[in-house]
Amino acid sequence: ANAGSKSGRGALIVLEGLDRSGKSSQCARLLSYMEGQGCRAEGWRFPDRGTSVGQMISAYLANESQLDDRTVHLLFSANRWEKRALMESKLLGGTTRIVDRYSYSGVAFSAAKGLDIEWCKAPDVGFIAPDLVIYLDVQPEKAAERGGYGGERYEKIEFQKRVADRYHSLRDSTWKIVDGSLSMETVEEQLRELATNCIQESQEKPLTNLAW
Ligand code: DGP
Ligand code: NA
Ligand code: NA
Repeated sequence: ANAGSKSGRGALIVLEGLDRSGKSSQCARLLSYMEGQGCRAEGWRFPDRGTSVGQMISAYLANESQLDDRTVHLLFSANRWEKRALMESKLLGGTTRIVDRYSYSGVAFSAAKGLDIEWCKAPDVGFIAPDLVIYLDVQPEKAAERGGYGGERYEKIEFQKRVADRYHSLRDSTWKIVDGSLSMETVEEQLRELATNCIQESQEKPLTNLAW
């Protein structure tokens, strides 16, 4: 899987999907597979709740604080900006990054509240464009059945339906839609193949910026 990776850059692989779509488990599985293949890969997730901006986001999601919708939108974006330079140096240094949520979450969740979609995209212009976006497609009703939601702010079925609509309007040629209602093993197998191909194809391509 890693032939030639000593000289090539790493790939930016993003997983997106509704809450309880299985992203986090699949990210972990994919990462350990990649490591087992001798591929230099790291997992990452947004929001990164460990920074001070991330702590504000975390308190908001837990309904411990109230914030204006646009303010929250900009905090999520700022939380990604905090990591952009590190992400670029990792990728250029040959490390693949498998990222649980990215700018697409940023736009889909905020636009689902009724904010203008173009306004929502603007603060994320200039992030590194992913080489591959894997969307784990799960019906909102099915996702809700999976052990229920944890009680965070957005974990409500009607809201998740609107998020799914916004996600679908963001699809581009880097997106692959995977049926997240299939078994864990089947989904895992599909992700391995998509990621392996992506890593090989990305090695010699320059990094580009997200421009929606
Ligand atoms: P997670 O830690 O992946 O469960 O994400 C927490 C919640 O925050 C989840 O409901 C998705 C939502 N979310 C993730 N990224 C963003 C973002 O950039 N903007 C907004 N508004 N919501 C986001
Ligand atoms: Na969540
Ligand atoms: Na998650």
